[in-house]
Amino acid sequence: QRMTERLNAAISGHQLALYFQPQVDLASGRLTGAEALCRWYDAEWGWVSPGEFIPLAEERGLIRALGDWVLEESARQLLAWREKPEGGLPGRLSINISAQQFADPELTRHIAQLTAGVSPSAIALELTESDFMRDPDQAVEITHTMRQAGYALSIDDFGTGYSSLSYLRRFAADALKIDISFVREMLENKNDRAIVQTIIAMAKALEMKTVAEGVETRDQANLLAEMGCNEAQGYWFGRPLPADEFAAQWLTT
Ligand code: G
Ligand code: G
Ligand code: MN
Ligand code: NA
Repeated sequence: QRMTERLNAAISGHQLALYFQPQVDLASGRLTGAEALCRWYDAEWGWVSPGEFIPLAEERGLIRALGDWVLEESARQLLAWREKPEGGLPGRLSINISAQQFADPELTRHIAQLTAGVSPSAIALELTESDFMRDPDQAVEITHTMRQAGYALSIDDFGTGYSSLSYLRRFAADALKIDISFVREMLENKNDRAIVQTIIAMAKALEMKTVAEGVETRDQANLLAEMGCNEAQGYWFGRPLPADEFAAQWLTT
């Protein structure tokens, strides 16, 4: 209860922070974009994990306000980076969208309003596979609206959400993000490796790209590249960083 109140205050007082994690092309090592990740520092509790406060925000009806802030802050940051002499973020900024935001039939227009001044071509929206499957027919409709508006669409935590192949085709997503749970032990575990290979093959057949999550070692990165995975994200390449540190490390020429 007290946590709900403090989170509510943090959202309205804009005391949240947005961190940025690099995404790289596995073949060239080049930056292809970044994922925006929400962080909350509470004066009393210190850093609260998003694994804790995102579900809380979802339960307590705070996720829309939080999601709106994330979209506005993302846009503000993209525009600020564009002013730098080095230029802006290459590729796209990936922004996580929760199921409750996704339930809004006006979501695409809402996103456009909150990110005014930023081209949709600079943004990728991430939705988890299980959120897609909650109401797949509605998801098909919304994802088409998003694509038509120029946003890219990624299916997050892929492999954990039981989507059927027929829906996967109809979602018209641009990318599958291979869930960290399959990447973690892919070198040691033959089954996990087979799942990763299958996801990559499936994505190719459906003309989507693959982004591996949670890549922590050089060996994982090499194997993923060999397997034909397109992009990766993880501590091996870079941790999520505050905007200024991200820019200092990744947006220099
Ligand atoms: O950053 P970290 O891996 O600790 O995030 C934990 C979870 O919180 C992940 O599932 C991530 O997708 C989610 N998350 C992080 N930032 C946001 C956000 O801005 N919006 C939503 N809906 N989820 C987020
Ligand atoms: O669910 P989603 O993919 O949006 O969440 C991404 C989360 O994964 C973020 O909270 C981020 O902090 C975390 N993360 C990013 N890279 C790594 C990594 O290499 N290892 C681990 N364990 N977590 C990571
Ligand atoms: Mn994500
Ligand atoms: Na994920």
